[in-house]
Amino acid sequence: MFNAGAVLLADGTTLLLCRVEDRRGLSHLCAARSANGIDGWVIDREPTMLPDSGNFPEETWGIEDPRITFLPELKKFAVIYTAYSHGGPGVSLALTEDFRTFERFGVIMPPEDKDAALLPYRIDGNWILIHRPVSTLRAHMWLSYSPDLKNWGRHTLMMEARKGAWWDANKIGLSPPPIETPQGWLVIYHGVKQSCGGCIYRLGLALFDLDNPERLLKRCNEWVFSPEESYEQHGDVGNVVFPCGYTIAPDRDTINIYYGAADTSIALATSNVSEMLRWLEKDSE
Ligand code: BMA
Repeated sequence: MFNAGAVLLADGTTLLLCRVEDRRGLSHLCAARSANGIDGWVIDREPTMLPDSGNFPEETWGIEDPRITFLPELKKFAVIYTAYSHGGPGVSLALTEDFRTFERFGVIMPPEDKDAALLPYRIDGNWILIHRPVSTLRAHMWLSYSPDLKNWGRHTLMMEARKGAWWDANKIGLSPPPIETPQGWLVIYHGVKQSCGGCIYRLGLALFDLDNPERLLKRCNEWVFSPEESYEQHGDVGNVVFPCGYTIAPDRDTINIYYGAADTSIALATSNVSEMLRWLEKDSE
């Protein structure tokens, strides 16, 4: 179990929508609920969301890495996930009210694309999706717009991977959905350092304009979170920390970040939104 989306339900329950990779290697999603977000997890006895390759052939090789956003306009949760098709991984959308039944919209970004999440409300009439298409050798974060969650366009480069020796050179992607703060959209993103020793997935911070998320306000220079514990360095894919979700306490500051550790387990890190913003202030270009 790894790479879980997360949400705080109205009654205070933390729900994780976990990626479960079965022994064939194919993934499905399974919900786990906890009253305090730390322990006492109650895991659905049956898979919560299975690939439906009969109706959605793009899910043939499984569904992975959900990111959840509550959409107040629709009073529904949007689950954006990777659908692993014969043509490669693409981005799919489903809506749910209860994490028991899901209304699928199918593929909204064709392969190769992943690391996607929706902003919670329309800006100037459009829904906005952040995603990560792959072009030759390099992968950057993009934004796309839609009037109805079905038709997507106005594809715009949002933030580029750096080059050379940087920790976030060549390949970056959104990690959990952006965090709305008075200063802007706080984005936790991953950078993948590729070396002879393999890849290291680390996390960094960036801030985008609330009214125009195409506008980058700040970007950290240093990474803020990196594999260091043994369960982060060793597993199916070592040296990976990969958050897909968080919950924020009623104080709007204390944040629980749920992340996949080494593609093997789910771990929890806590922080404060204010502390991350302070760090960005100090460390940005
Ligand atoms: C990324 C995603 C994640 C995975 C990570 C490390 O590309 O596919 O699902 O956790 O690689 O293997």
